[in-house]
Amino acid sequence: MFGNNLETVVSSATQTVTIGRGGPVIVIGERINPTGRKKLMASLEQGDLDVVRRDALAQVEAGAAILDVNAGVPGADEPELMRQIIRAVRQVTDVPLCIDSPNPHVLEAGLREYEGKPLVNSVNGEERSLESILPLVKAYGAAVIGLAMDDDGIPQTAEKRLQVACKIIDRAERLGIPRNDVIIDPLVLAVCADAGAGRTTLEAIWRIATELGVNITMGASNVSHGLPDRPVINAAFLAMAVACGLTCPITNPLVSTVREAILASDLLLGHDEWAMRWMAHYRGKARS
Ligand code: THG
Repeated sequence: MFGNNLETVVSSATQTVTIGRGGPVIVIGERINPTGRKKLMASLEQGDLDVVRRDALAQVEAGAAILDVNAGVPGADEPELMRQIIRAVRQVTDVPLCIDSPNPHVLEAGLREYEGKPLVNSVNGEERSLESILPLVKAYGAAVIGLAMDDDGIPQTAEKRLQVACKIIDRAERLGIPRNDVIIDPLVLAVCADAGAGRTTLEAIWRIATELGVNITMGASNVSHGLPDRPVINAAFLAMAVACGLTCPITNPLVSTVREAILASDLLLGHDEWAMRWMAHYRGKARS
């Protein structure tokens, strides 16, 4: 289905994860992010990292191969909090991390603390972002997520999102960051606000995957914002997006509907030989 597929390799001190269309979907666990999570926000405000450790372990046990870490607590010393979160996660698991912040100082604090080759989340097509984030990515030898938006916001059409993706990849390459270390996020808007939002993202995924060959991530849950039964919508969207070329969604693997849609997608696309992972998941459920 796909032509020249690029692979992105990320690592921790002891583990290497390869992201690409020749292998299974790589789940980036989203839960270590205080935005919208009151309990985590409250514990981080008090310097309590137990919730972080629990969330890390639970997500890895549920199939996350990479963990997103975000220290967005208003008023906090975010660079210091990012270091603490990275250390806390490292105490319980050694999966590679995706360091998530719009602030280059927070990203740099995370990059200095991290051992291995992480993902940086994220750069976008705005001049200010390209100039501040890409040199950091290069200096620390990281891989980076590029959001398909620029100074004019999120483009309405898949064609324009593809163009922004091209621009980010081009600017990365000029700094010596190989194109396979750029993962594009085509961005997802709510279908209840715009009926064409899901289709636009799927078309952007397909075009970026087939024309550029790079890996693709997205935060799937935005698509169902404002609607009931969100996991069902998110699961259907994820399965369609994987068929279009999504390789490493940022999502919550603790939601079984979502996790199962991803396992089923791998099975149906030939990335689960002998249904080994599907059967292991099924046996785990039958036991509990
Ligand atoms: N693309 C990229 N990075 C991202 C996103 C993206 N990082 C942040 C976000 N989007 C994905 N991460 C999260 C983390 C936590 C939650 C949702 C997305 C979360 N949501 C609440 C819940 O599930 O209970 C609900 C919050 C709400 O709906 O207001 O905890 O798109 N590159």
